[in-house]
Amino acid sequence: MFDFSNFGGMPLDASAHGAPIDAMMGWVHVLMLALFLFWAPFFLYTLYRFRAKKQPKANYHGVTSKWSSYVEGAVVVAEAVLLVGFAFPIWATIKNDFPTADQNPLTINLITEQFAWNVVYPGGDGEFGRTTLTKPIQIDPSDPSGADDIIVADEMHLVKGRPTVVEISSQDVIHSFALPNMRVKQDAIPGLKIPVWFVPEMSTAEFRQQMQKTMTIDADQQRRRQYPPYRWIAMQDYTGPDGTVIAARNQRLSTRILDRLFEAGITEVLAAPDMEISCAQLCGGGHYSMRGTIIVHETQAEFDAKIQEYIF
Ligand SMILES: [Cu+2]
Repeated sequence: MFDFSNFGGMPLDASAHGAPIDAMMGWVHVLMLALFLFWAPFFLYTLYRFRAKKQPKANYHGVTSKWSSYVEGAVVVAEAVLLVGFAFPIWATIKNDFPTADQNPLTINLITEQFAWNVVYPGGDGEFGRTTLTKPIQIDPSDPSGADDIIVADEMHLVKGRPTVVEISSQDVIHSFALPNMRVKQDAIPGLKIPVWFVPEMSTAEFRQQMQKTMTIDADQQRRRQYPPYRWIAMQDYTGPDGTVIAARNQRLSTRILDRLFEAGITEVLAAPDMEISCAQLCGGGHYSMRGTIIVHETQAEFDAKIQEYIF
């Protein structure tokens, strides 16, 4: 089968179920293209062929051959194959076959609010405690199972190859948890807790390696402030003329760092984006700012060390 994952500008696929979803979308596009290439010229031909000037009187019998019915039948069969052969099995897997306890899934609570992603880890006991209704949310101190819970804002840490279950809920309005690189999208609805699962198969380091490119730092300071890649990550160290490091490898290129690099005469940087969590529902005035990052760690040990940093 063709590899559709890099087809038509799809985001880089980093998850286990990404390839079949992309394959299905690819085949839908192929079928639509085939229909378009046939129907569009045929439509134009009929407009010309049966124009009123040439055919002043309607033909009340119409087409008598059967071939148009065969073509319609073939289209129905192709659509049925896409639906039954591709869409149903993928949907059944994603919605029903949640990882079992032996697969040791990483379970995360995700509580959305205007305009942030609150990522809650259950800590050592594996149990989530209650959270408060404050903004931003906090762990409710009256619930002992929450004592070791950890809340990370706008950053979701995962482990490569480890199945992940995210329980999604919302504190206020409807948001939508979208991970383009994981081919995951699910609305967060107040009053409901909706689980999604996926397996990240590409680490952040591998992702950055594949996505890195040389970027020019704009000479116009105003434009630098709106620089689209200001969240990008430096792929190597950049030092000023006096030898001080302005941007270290794996550091996020903030506007301030871009300013300092430009002042030091560095106008090109090798940088890469991170996998993004975006809100796919227009959820209010600050909707545009509701962006988070997924960091996929290479090993469980690396993940554990990172999570330790969030424990006070
Ligand atoms: Cu939102």
